[in-house]
Amino acid sequence: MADVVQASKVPQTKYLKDYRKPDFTIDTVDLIFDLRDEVTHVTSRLVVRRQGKAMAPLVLDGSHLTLVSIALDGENLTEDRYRVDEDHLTISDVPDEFELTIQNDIDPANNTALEGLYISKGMYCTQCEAEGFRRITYFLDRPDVMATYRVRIEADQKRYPVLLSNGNEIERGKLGGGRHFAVWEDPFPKPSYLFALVAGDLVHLEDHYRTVSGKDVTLRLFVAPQDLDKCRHAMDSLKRAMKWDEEVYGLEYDLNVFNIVAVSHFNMGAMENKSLNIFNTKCVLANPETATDSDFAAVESVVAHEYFHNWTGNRVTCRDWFQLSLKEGLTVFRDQEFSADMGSRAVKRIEDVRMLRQHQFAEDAGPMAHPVRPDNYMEINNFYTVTVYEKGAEVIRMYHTLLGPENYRKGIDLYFERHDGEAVTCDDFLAAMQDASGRDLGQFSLWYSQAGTPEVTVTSRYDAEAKTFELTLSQFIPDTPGQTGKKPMHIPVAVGLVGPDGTDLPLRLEGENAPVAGTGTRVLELKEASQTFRFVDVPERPVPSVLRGFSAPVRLKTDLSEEEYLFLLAHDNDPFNRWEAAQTVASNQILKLAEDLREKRSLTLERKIVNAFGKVLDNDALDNSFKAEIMTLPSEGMLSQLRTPVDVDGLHVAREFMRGQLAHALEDELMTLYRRGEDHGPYEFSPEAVGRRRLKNTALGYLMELGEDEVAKMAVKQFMNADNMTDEIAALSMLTNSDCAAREGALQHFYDKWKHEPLVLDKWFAVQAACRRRDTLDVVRKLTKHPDFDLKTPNRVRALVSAFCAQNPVNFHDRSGRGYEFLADILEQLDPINPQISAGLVRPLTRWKVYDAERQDLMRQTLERILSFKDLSPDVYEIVSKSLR
Ligand code: B3K
Ligand code: ZN
Repeated sequence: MADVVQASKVPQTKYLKDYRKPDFTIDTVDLIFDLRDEVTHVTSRLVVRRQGKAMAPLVLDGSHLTLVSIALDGENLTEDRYRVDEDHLTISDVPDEFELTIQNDIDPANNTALEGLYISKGMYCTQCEAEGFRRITYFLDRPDVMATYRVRIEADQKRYPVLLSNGNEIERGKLGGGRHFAVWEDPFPKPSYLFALVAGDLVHLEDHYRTVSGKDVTLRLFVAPQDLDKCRHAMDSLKRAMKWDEEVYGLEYDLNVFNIVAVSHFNMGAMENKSLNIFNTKCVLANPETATDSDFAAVESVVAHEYFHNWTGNRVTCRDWFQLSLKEGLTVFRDQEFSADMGSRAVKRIEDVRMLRQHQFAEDAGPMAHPVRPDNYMEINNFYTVTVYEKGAEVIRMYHTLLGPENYRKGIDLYFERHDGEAVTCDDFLAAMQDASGRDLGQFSLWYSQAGTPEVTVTSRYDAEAKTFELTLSQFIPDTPGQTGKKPMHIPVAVGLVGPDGTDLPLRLEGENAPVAGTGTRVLELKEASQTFRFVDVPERPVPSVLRGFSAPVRLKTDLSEEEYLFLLAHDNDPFNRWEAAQTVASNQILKLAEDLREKRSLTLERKIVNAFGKVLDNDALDNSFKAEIMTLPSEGMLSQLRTPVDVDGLHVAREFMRGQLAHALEDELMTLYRRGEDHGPYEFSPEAVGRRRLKNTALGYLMELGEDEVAKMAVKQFMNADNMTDEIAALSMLTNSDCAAREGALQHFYDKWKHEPLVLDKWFAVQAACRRRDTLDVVRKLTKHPDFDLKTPNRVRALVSAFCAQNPVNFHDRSGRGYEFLADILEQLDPINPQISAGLVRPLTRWKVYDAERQDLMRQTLERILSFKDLSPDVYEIVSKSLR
């Protein structure tokens, strides 16, 4: 079927090895935007300078543009002097330095791809990363062309009182006909992807931050008038992020204004445009009534992430898009550490690793697997992946682990000293780390180029007579599309040896004079295919605690017994590995239960496992969030990575069975925990309060498994009385998943209460789409006809379609294939509207090879159907065609 896409239309693959410095660069950009209802007129004046081959023509990028005129050094060019096609404007015969003035028209009102300049709820806004600027005007739209910008915006004053762009506002005034203008100037050279413009009727929250050197920065958060009551948390998060970056990285903000604008139609979370961050409302608006604790945490981390980009991304940017992780991996690591410092470090690490494993490990094992620094792509928007971001962050974390905090910081300082104001590569970053620390990072660089999740196997041997304990670590890197026969990597493996009394033993490797001082954890550096580390003076057989803190993004296989895992669950000093032990025990149980089901054996949950979980609940030394993490069994998505073919239904039933058994056995404890979590004062977003709500709702979720009216009543009561969205939506979700009589009424009540709050209404869609009941697909199909459903609003599409296709495996993968058919039906309508969102949605189909033969057939047929859509976008084409290979 692949030949349906006409050869001429097959998107071209771009290769890292083909990178060339551009023949021209642009030093200054002067833009005028004349915003009119029917059309936007753009005038661009560029100062262009040749830096490469003499005689080379100037080739500018541009798409979806209507060219009006071109003038070179003030002289209008006639049509024979240039060539325009769908994607380029080519001018031959240009001097070495010149001024180019281009006029072109664009149509923001009909831009549903939400890339370039578009309209979101009556307000103009932009999204230029990665290649959206070319939808605004002709340009060298690549990150290694850095220019200073001056931007004039003209618009109707009543409807667009607020006019914003990057940098400082230097002029503002009235024009005839009820119009006005503003001029903005950004002194810092930047690539075009960081350009931004906003025009709308917005209100703002203002605050100030005094930087470490005493500079006053005005902070403004612009929102629609009805959202002004949801800004405080983002503003406070921003100030905390600014302070943290000064303290931890020595980085200070470099302008006197920092603006954030919230828009409701946005393809992703947020965008770090220089001094004018644009945010999806979902990632910036929060108050206790409308946002959950997880939303509060997400706002805090995204606000910080975008702010941190000011240095890691904007001041030092990427040479080309293959280097995306240079800014994204580093900035994710920074935001992870920031959040860890603001809340509970252990819980943050668990959440990050859970997300990495569920999504990145799956990507790394599938047809779209690519290295942290991809070496080819068709559509760059498809490479804003969990591999580039989250695995990229793990790579930065490994530098931190291997070099230690001091050398890591020296490396960062050297990186900025060398590259401030430049567009650079991942190799430049590595070189700074290497030079600052004196460590050889040659082998480490494989983390950038080799795809696939390394598998590390650990075996151990205790010699009671010699009092030695050996750990043998071996590594294996699986093949991935286009990459076979990989080299061993440089893997930091943090280990501790837990003695029989539960405390860490001193660690002394053979050949060392004394144990290394400090904690009972040390980092072993695995560099060979297999290596043995021998510890001496080990008085008794310990239980090894390996890969503490998840010190490397690998799949770990150990020879530990269930008893040893239960021992670690009870005693490990490393909270991550304590949680990990619980996850391992639970995974093994669920796999075993699923097998019992297949073999038609009766199901039982072993007593010792119930007891181990019970002990965790009883342990007053553990904090509530951590207990809730332990009680959260591995998701079906996680479990489905452990065996092929995936036993979709078996895993679902087995996991539910285990939850039910735990609920029965621990009913009293769970009830006590629920009651204890109930009384509280006004909402607070503090680690303690979040932990209390979290454990309370986890307990109620288990109790709901009992199917008792009493418990359903408790959920209804919580739902009706909640003064915060965390408790309200948790209860609604439980009721939605149940068969209790109050279910329909609760859904209706919630809708009536929140129909005017789009972000809350998204939750109403998502809760129904993620429902485990077997009628969910019918409900979801019906919801696509609901007056509040809209394919042009990415948040709404994600709330309904992603929640169903990506978070509801048992229903999406229904053996009838109706789930797959539903997704294809949606994509047929959505792809012409918004290719980026479509490409995101199609991903659950790509891993068809891990399912049973019938599902494989159905999924493959669905992929082929999608490939046959007329005018399929390059975005979806790339993912679908690669997954069919
Ligand atoms: N840099 C943007 C992502 C742009 C995505 C373009 N498809 C947000 C971020 O990572 O901070
Ligand atoms: Zn980012």
